[in-house]
Amino acid sequence: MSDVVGVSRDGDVAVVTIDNPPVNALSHAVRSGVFEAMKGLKDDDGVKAIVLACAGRTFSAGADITEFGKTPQPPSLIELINEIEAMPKPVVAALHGTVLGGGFELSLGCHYRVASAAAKVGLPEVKLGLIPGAGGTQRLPRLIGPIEALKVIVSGDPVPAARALELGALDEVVDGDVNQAAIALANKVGAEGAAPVRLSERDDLLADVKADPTAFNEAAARLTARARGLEAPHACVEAVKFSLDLPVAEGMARERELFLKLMNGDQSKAQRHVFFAERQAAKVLDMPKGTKGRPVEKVAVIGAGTMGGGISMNFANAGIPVTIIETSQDALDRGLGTIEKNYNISVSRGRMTEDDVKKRMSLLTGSTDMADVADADLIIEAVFEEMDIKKEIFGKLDTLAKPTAVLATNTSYLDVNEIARMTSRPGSVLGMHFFSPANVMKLLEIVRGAETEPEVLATAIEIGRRIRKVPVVVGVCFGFVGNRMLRARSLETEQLLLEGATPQQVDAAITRFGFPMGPFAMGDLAGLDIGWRIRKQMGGSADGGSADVADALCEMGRFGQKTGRGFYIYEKGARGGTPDPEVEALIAEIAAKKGIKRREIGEEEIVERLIYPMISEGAKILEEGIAQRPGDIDTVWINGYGFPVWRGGPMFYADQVGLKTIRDRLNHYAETTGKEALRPAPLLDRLADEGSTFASYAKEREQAA
Ligand code: T1G
Repeated sequence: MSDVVGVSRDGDVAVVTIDNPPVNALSHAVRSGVFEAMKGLKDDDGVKAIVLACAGRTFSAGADITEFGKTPQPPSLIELINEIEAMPKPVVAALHGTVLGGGFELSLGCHYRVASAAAKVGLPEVKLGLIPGAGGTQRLPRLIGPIEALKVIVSGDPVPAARALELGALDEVVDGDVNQAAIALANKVGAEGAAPVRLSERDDLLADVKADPTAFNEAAARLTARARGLEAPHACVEAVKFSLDLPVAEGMARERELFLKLMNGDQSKAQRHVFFAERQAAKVLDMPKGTKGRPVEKVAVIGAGTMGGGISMNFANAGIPVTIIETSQDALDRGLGTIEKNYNISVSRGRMTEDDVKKRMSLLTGSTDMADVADADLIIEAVFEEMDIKKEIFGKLDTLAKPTAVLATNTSYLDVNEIARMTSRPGSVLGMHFFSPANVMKLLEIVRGAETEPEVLATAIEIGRRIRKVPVVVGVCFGFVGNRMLRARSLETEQLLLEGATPQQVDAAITRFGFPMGPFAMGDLAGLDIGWRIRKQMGGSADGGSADVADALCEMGRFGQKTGRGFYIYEKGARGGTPDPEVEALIAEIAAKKGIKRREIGEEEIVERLIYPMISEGAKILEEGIAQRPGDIDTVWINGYGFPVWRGGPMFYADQVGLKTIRDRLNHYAETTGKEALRPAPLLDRLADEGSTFASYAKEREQAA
């Protein structure tokens, strides 16, 4: 047949096997191979039934995303699926692994579906800013009902085989060899000579919702409530409604139209960029090919505070035993108590069972003796952000940890090289910077020290993926990538207040841009006293930027939500803060003292003055080699700071706006505010002059590596 599709026989059952590693993406070669195979088998009287299977670790995980945007080559996935559905003899899909997107749609064109118990099925297109584009929005409602189909399509989340069987999406779930089970079912239905079950011809499960769409509409509203700026979730609802309102052929045609509109739209281009950027970010350009990490079977965490507790939960969640070290039994009990409380909250939300909690808590061992790190393969220090404390701890760890242990610091901005030099093994030291809440936020900045060995770096990347984080390798500088760019933004937030904007205007502009929260609401949430202490430690704000308003609020004991007042007032039990005229008066007073003439500041200027300096800082980070690629920076900001995924991250967004525009606006603000710090980075200036983009800069860097 072809080098990616084979046909074999088992009696009078033909088995068509796709073999296109790593995930059997439905490339043109796969589509044409299966199409030709089906055509050949259609008229083969010796074949009573057909099994469609995949080799490797998973049945097809979908269309080949790398083909999007290129000239489509026939047969399209829709044509292939329609060909299979129209086959005069039964086709049984043998499903294993992660059967996603077009892969699941392919199976819906088959007449039966058999899955292994560990398999998951799903339609994650919404996470790429798309809708299922090969009949999924029309066939799945006909298989499991419109409301259940809506949940699968709008959430984009995988459905375990057992649940899929309950929903009616599968005919069988087996513990053994799924291909053999599929062949057995194919023999059975082939022998019965029953007419193949074609989903596009079934309407029975649509009738109730057609008669009364109330429950469907309520489900749609609930599922899209948190779409916040995303187009695809609403498009998914629209497409599933086609199955209720239109004959199937028309529904399919409208689905195709809507899919193409989204695929060519900015949001999906951004979300597809993020999909690949997140996977590239874990690849180290100068790491020798094939470098493997050291095995990590046991972890130790130093510190059971907010970060240490959250970090420990990640490993317990992945089934890895953790020893948590604290200085006192009291602190240890508090830390373990907080962990158990967090797990119990997940139980109350139905995300975990009591049994899960018991299993995970049994993996956590507390100790007040640092010598108990002796058998840990990875030790993560998560204590106060005080360099002296960290240096003392690493000096001790060096004498207690086993020779092959990897020593990581969770510092969020301190010099990892300085810490590494406290040990006799700087090659085994790096940063693993988690983001609070550490058991929730996906981002893990892996801070590569000057002497960190490739094997040690690989260890951190591998364990980062194992605990389901999105690892990004970054270099050593103040604040690494995320916090360094956050500081560039923070320097402008207060400046805008002094020049005339209110906290609520700035926050509204940033949330309308797509962030879940604005900088002032975020400061009140995290606690204004944290930055205040760092500034006092460092004798004023680190970069000569103004923090007078935040400092004044802290002097008044207004630390934010924890004290009921910060930039906003937090009434007992209220969900958000309310603007405080006292704060606006304080801002005006400070501005007057500084001789700043206040003025109306529009939303566009607020967005430009907060986002563009971040982009410029990102360009400096690239030039200094602190980040390997612009996509790595996008990955940091989307997974660590809530940058809207449908804008692709700061550097992708910069290419959409145009680097010349950004360069010119930064020069404009540098002139109008008199702040030279706002001048564009040299790389940004150069790319703007060349009419180039960060994307083409990234390609150059990849080719040069
Ligand atoms: N197309 C092309 N490449 C893909 C791919 C895909 N669909 N899925 C994965 N890869 C690459 C990935 O870039 C990486 O490459 C390698 O495979 C391993 O992936 C018509 C239009 C399946 C759960 O959205 O969720 O069908 O870095 O590192 O952690 O309606 O990959 O090795 O060079 O993620 O084990 C819908 C996307 C597509 C599924 C496996 N399908 N993939 O996770 O490995 S749109 C999806 C995943 C569609 C139809 C529509 C995950 C995975 P490299 P990995 P993993």
